[in-house]
Formats: sequence, structure tokens, C-alpha cells
Amino acid sequence: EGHIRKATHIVSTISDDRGEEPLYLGIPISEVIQQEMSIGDVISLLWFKRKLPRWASKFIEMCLIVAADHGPCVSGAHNTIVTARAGKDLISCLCSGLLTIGPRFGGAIDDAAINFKKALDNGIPPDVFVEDLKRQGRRVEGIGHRIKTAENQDKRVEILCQYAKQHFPAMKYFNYARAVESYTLQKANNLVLNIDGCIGSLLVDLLSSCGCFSEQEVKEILELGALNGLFVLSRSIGLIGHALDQKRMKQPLYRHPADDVLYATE
Ligand code: Q5B
Repeated sequence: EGHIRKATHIVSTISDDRGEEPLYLGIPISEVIQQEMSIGDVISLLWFKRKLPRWASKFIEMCLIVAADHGPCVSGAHNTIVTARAGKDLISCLCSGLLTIGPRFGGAIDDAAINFKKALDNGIPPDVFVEDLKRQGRRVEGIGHRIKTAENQDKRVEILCQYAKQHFPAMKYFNYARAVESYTLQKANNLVLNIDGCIGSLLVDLLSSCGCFSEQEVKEILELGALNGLFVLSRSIGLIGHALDQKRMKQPLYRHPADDVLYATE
């Protein structure tokens, strides 16, 4: 008599821990190590379910490196520092920082990618794209920075752009994002293509030109919100660093100075 298969409550397609060693998309971790696969390759296997070409997984690693930290003053690091100084454990400090990642800070990658792609695919000129969003009362995701300007450019954007120029088969979405930046810079000099917009547009170029994904699959990856995951993963490195830094120095409880608050209650 044949076995009756019990209905399962969970379906999982990326890894398997039942055997002697874990499998990442069917590849035993010993083979991952033996083949000298990189962290970019592991991300590709577990997030995108593909083994990407070396130039592509190297780009993913570069994103992780350049976005790992941006000093103690940004929203995420600030939250982590305050939490560490309140005596909380490492995971709470990390989570507190991560929870600030969103549409204004670090979490604009997917929307930037989706918007730039849609606009270019539909042949919308950059100025029309910007003005359409403005009419809707929306900001251009991937554009604008608190301290970076046309005169004080973001080195991270430059580094990623240089790599893409040397290794990417195509850069049309990045070039479109740059054209949007040229237009927004006419409005204000801090409306630069920021790290989110740079990573977002270049990842659309990467996914569309690496030969591993159909058009539909690229859209699905963007809609899943996968690209913000890169900022989250990368910035976790810096946030953990900030938590350890504060704890190492035994910094006391933080209290914001009252003279830095406008009490507008009367
Ligand atoms: N205006 C980033 O704004 C920021 C506009 C815009 C149209 C825009 C803003 C924004 C879109 C989201 C985005 C990623 C909030 C940023 C990051 C990681 C980081 C962070 C770090 C790191 C900055 C002043 C005037 C207003 C606005 C107009 C501004 N942005 N118009 N499209 N995109 N961007 N986020 O300087 O007429 O006066 O009302 O939301 O891509 O998060 O290092 O700090 O690694 O940690 O605070 O790099 O650009 O300016 O909000 O006072 O606006 O500019 O409508 O116009 P600001 P605001 P008006 S990268």
C-alpha cells in the first residue's frame, strides 16, 4: 500500500536542512565553500533563486560594502545609539535602528527602481516624470539628500557607477535616473541621485541585462521589495557596530538637551 502524503502547512523552495548539511537552492554548503562562492552568490541563491554571473554578485557585494555605515548622525544609527545607551541588548539596538529604514531613509530603493523602470519603459521624458509626481504631491524616490549636493557629491554613487560602466552589459535605467537628477538639480542643488536611487536603478539594469530573468521575473523581484533588503542587510553591519561602540565605551543613558527643543506649548 502506498504512503498517504500528509498535507503540509508550509511550502519552502530555497533551502533544505534535513540532510547531513544544509542545501542552499540544492547546493550543499560544503560545495558553496569549495567553489569559493561569495556572500553575493549566497544572496543570489537565497533571494533571487539564481546563480548570477560573477560581475553581478560582485556588484551586490559592493552595494553591501558602500552602504554598511554612514556615520552616527543618520536616523538608523541615532536610534541604535540611543537604544544602546538605554542599556538594551544588541538585538534590540539593531532592531531599533532598522525600524527607521523606510521611504525617507534607506528604504526608497524598490520604489525608485519601480518608478524609474516604469517611466523609461513607457517612454516618459525625465521632466514629465518629475512634474507628474509633483502634481500628485509625491517625492521622487531615489532623489534628494540631507548633506549631499551637486558640489558635494556622494562618493558611493560614483564608485557603483564606475563599476557598472566597466562591467554591466547595459545601464539604461541608471542613465535615465541620471537624466532625472539633471532635471531635479535645476530645482535645488541637494536633489541629487542618492544611494537608494543609484542602487535601485543599477539593480534594474543588472536584473534586466544579466540574462537570468524574464521581464516578468524582474518585475516580481521589484514588487516583492527585495531590493530594500540590500540596504537593510548592509546597514545592519553598521548598526551592530554602533551598538558595540556605545557599549564598549559604557556610554550613559541619553537624554536630549532641553535647550535643543522648542517647547511650543503656550
Ligand atoms: N524635495 C532624503 O530631504 C530626503 C525631494 C523633493 C521632489 C524629492 C528627501 C526625500 C526621497 C526619498 C529617498 C533616500 C528626506 C535618501 C538615505 C541613506 C543615507 C542617509 C544619510 C545613508 C531629504 C525640501 C524641499 C521640499 C521638498 C523637496 C526633497 N526631496 N522634491 N522629490 N525626492 N527623498 N530617500 O533635504 O517646495 O520646500 O516643500 O524624501 O530617496 O536615506 O546619509 O543621511 O546612507 O544613511 O530633508 O544616505 O530628498 O528636504 O524634506 O526639507 O524638502 O525639497 O518637497 O520642497 P531634505 P526636505 P518645498 S538616502
